[in-house]
Formats: sequence, structure tokens, C-alpha cells
Amino acid sequence: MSLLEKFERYPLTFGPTPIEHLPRLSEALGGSVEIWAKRDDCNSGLAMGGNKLRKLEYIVPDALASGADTLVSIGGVQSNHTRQVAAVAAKIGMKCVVIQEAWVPHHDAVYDRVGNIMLTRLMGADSRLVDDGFDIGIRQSWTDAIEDVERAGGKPYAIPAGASVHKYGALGYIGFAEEVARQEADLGFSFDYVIVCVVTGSTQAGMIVGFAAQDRADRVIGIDASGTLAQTRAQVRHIVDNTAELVGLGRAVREDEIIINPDYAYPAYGVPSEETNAAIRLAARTEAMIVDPVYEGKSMQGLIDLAGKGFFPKGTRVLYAHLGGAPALNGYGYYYRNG
Ligand code: 5PA
Repeated sequence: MSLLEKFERYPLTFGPTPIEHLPRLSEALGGSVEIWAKRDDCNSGLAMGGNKLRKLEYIVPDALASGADTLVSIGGVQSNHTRQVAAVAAKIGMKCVVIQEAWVPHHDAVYDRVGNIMLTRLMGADSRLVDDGFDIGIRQSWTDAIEDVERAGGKPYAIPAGASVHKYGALGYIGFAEEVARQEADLGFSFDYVIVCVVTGSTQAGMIVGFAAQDRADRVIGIDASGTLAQTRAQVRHIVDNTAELVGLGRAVREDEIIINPDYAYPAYGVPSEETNAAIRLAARTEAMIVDPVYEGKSMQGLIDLAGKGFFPKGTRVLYAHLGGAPALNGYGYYYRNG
């Protein structure tokens, strides 16, 4: 039985996302483990999709019921999240204000004009650049924007960074865990590990609660891309506890069921290392699977490094959760000008 039965879902995605085998990447990593990907990057026709749409499916009913006319959210300049909030606002006929903070020390001249932020503006969102640095918590600039909308006579509906500390923010990724179990039944085998990028936390937290119901949450390997491990881990813990309670998991999630590897976030949030860029190129050249320098490139780097170190026993099957994010590549064109 689904943990999500009592929750309303507003469809924003195409439905279950494909799981595909990546034979050339598996071979390039030595051939002793099978690498598969679950393509949440291809989950929707709304502005190129991504993990936030899976989350927002459980938030939109609450936004509609609240009588709001404006979605208000926050992220970095190249935030995928704010792009997806802007997409949802356009789709459901609401206005949208998004605060874009200077989270990343990156100076490509077109950084604030291409990729995610361009799409956000194209969809009619009021995108406001502010100077504050990286932080996954609740921000003054966001609460200011909410008050701004109220002062102008609007009715805001507030969505925190990554939709993560919203009470329904992790439900979508419980759905992911349940979907994987159904797909495994069709495939005739189970995955041994899931690799997922973690920053604001509700993607992995939802997976942890969903897979805890299947007693395999510790097989979800979070790859931190925030560079602020303690805060990200605390936020995942908090979301896991609230969500487990909300859905009636029926038991507490143990500390050893929350796995977050901090080794690939360097040199900083939003800045790819040489190894991140090598991972991006390898995924592109073996499978034409495009990952970004901020999030998925780092979890791909983690997958490659862990496979190389023999972390996954021979013969295991690893499911890489591809959460989207490719539009940000446009803001990093200088790195990839020669491929
Ligand atoms: C993001 C987040 P969580 O924030 O749920 O941990 O997900 C991490 C993540 N992959 C992984 C992609 C492509 C993501 O976009 N993006 C944020 C954004 O503002 O875009 C919330 C940080």
C-alpha cells in the first residue's frame, strides 16, 4: 500500500520516469557493476523538467486551496528550482516572484542571462537578483519578497529553497521509491544502491522515508553538493522525521539509514572540480547523458569514484537518480568551450 494515499497530487509530470541501462558507462567504469539511470530529468514537458516538479505535484493542491495568486520562492542565479516554480506558476495561471541569490562564485559574463534564469524570465516570473551568499535555510530576502507581494495587495504562497522544508516537500520522492519498487517487479530484479545528489534535502529525505518502508533506506547514497555537510545533514534529518510522522511510516528512521557522502562537493557549491568536469564529459561521451556542473555532475563524479574504489561489490546494480539541471550548463560555457 502506498504511503501517499491520503495526499492530493496535481499532475505536472508525464508519469513514472524511465529506468535505463547505461552499458557503455558501466563498461568504462570497469564492467564489474551495472549502472542504470532513473531519468527524472525527462519527467515533464514543463520547461525541461527536473526533481522539483515531482515535489511540486504535492504542493500545488495546497497552493490552490490557499487562494494564493503568486508563488514566491528562492534559489541561486542558476537555480533549477526557481525555473520549475516559474513553470508551475505559468501552467496553473499564477504570478511568480523568485529571489535569485549570489550563491555561486562564478563569473561567466552571461551567467545571469542564460539557462535557467533566462527560462524563468521567459515564463513571466519576476526574477530578482540579490547579493546574499549560499545558504539552504530560510532567508531574509525570501521573507521580504513574501511581504512585498502582500503589501502590493497580492496573496503569496511561499515555497522555500528546493521546496525542501515545506511540509509536503518530500512526498514526491516517497513516490519515487514506490515507483522504483514497481519498476523492479517488472524488470525482475532489484537495485542494490541508489545514488542521489543532495543539497536542500527533500529529494533524498523523501527517498529515505520511501525506501525505509521497504527496509533499504541505507542503500540510498546521498552525494553532497552543498559543501555545508552539517547543515544539509541536519536538514535531511529534520525532513525525514517530519515526513515519516506525516505519512505514518510507523517507526523512527535510524541515523545509520541516512547516508551522505561529503567527498565530492569541493571546491565549493556551484563550482565544478576537474573531476566533476571529467565526469560530465564521460557521461556525455558514453551515454549522451547530460549532467550539470552544480548537482548531477557531482553525483556522477561520486558514482564514478566509488565504482573505481570498489565500493560497490562486483555484480551489483546501481541506480543513478538523474534529477535534471542541464539548463545551467549554459551559464558555464567557458569550461566546455572545447568540449
Ligand atoms: C537540485 C536542487 P535537493 O535540493 O532536494 O537536495 O536536490 C538537490 C538537487 N539535482 C539535485 C538538481 C538538478 C537540483 O536542481 N536544486 C536547488 C535549486 O535551487 O535548483 C534547490 C537547490
